[in-house]
Amino acid sequence: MNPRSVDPATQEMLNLAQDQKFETTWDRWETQQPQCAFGKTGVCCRICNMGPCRIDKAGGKRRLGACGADADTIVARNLVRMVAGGAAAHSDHGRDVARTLLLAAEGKGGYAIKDPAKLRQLAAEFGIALEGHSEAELAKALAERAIQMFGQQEGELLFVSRAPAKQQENWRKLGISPRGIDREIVEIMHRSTMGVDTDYQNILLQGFRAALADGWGGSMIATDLQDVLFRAPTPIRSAVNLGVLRKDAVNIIVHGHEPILSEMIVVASRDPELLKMAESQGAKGINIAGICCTANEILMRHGVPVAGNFLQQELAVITGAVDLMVVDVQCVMSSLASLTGCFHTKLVSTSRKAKMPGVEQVVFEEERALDAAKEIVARAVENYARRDPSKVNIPESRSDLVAGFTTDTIFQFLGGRYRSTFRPLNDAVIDGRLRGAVGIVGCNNPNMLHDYAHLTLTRELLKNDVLIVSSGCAAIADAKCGLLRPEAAYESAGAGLREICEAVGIPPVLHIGACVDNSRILTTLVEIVGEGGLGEDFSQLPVAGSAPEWMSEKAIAIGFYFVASGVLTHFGTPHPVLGSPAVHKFLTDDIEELTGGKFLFESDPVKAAARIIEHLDQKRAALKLAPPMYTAKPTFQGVAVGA
Ligand code: XCC
Ligand code: SF4
Repeated sequence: MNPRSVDPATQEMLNLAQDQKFETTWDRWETQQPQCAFGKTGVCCRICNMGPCRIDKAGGKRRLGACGADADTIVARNLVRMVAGGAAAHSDHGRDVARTLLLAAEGKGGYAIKDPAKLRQLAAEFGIALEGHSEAELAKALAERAIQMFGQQEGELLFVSRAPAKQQENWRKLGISPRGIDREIVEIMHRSTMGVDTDYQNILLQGFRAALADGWGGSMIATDLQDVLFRAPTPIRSAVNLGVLRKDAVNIIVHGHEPILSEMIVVASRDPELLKMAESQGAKGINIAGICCTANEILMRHGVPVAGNFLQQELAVITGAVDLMVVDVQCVMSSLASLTGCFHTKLVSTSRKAKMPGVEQVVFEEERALDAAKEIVARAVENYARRDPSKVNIPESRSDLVAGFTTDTIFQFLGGRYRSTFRPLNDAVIDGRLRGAVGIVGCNNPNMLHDYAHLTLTRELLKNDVLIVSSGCAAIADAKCGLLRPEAAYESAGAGLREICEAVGIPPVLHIGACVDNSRILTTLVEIVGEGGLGEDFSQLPVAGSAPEWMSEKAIAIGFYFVASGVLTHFGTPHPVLGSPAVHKFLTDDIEELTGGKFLFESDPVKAAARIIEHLDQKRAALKLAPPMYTAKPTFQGVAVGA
């Protein structure tokens, strides 16, 4: 046992790292303790050069910043800047996908339109005339309109019109309906700079607006246009954990976020010439495995195995079996540069936005995407011969999984082959086979036991008949312990959820993709509301969201758009807001009056499950639904709780 993780492969590699004195993120995190309480609680302001200012009680009186800013203002400003960072990351990803669609329309870069049906569907939604236009013309028009949404100055983002009418109305009333993606992010930066907005509620509302521009804008564009380019995922089998690395093959890890790169690496890895080259080096093939969200992208569309989630990126290198790791943007640890230097592993960065000192860069220009991908794969193949077998330690742990659910496939599965409708899903909730559904998403964090909160929360909810949808590193955590196999319904689900999984052959945890694909949760909820019988907007549904082990600013942006969309959203550690009781109360209480959603901060995953179930049951009662058929009295860790 290693006390840092509940995942056996991670434990094994951590033991090895400790024996051989390789430093990991856990070690560095420990050297940061105790962490600065001002930073942790959000009351350190570095926004202007009169600062840094920090708020604490001096002589029983709360200090103010040099400009007079109080804790509420400072905490709110710092938090919305994190929303801006997260929304910018997701949305810039969406922008690059839209630009790639434009290239595909022009026949450049080796990209093609793999899902013409989705192209036509989206073109129609954007009001583009379909008659008499070629696929390329439609793709060009669609890409241009999508790109325009980033710089749009007035009006509302088109995808806002997907939301239930009541919700749209409410956003307008609150003044948080997003106008343009870039505009809302810039406005956060402006309002939170020295001497502008000091009303913490007004500041936070702009955070919600920018987050909506992410969830119903940048992220949704990323998801939808990736489906057009690379085709919409359908359920597919694969495997997960460090055990997917192979002793006898060239191992390439793709790490980061954008499928624009990883899709092409997958294509290149199947190139006959490169395969021949691998064979001549004595390797039995080229094995691609993913880490973080890029893993989820190519898993869903190609069944490419997943090596691990966020905290496993360094451990993958320490296996000594990775011939090349290629990274693009987001969640890539700086430490990889020096760590790969201890092994034969080549590290290659690809984005002009993300260079690493001393690390080789093969600039991945979309125009010459396939050539760049082939160049990268060739370097991996060459490097295979340099692998030192005495340094290779691949853990055996791996698990099977099924991934790749989308709004459409959930629709098809639960609606039956001939009747695509959400009726059966809604009916299952109404008759109480299902208590509700919860989206469990987000990262890992060395500040807690790796994967434990993901697994515990998931298991507690499953056995109380809650269907789980999952994305990002949370989905990878669940996959590693087998919860993404249909058989998991027998092992882990309550009787009602089990009946449904059995009837339609799905796992009790539905993998819906990468973090930008949390937009698929929004569109699924739209369909559920539209199907009828469960209220008029998201806030009436027995649903919730959770990021139990979050670390990234992106998680905050996601949490903000879920709360703005009316969903109770749990975070395993609080946002850095504890320095302002007012901001804390606004996020966990007052906001519910405004949007119907709110945050729940709870670090114990069993308690979080109990609070979430209490919430689902309240929503069921408000809709006058019968109590859950089999699990009316919820149980937690085997103990019945409540009346
Ligand atoms: Fe990054 Fe997306 Fe978080 Fe994982 S879950 S650590 S953001 S890879 Ni999105
Ligand atoms: Fe201090 Fe105000 Fe400047 Fe922040 S903006 S650093 S609180 S003076």
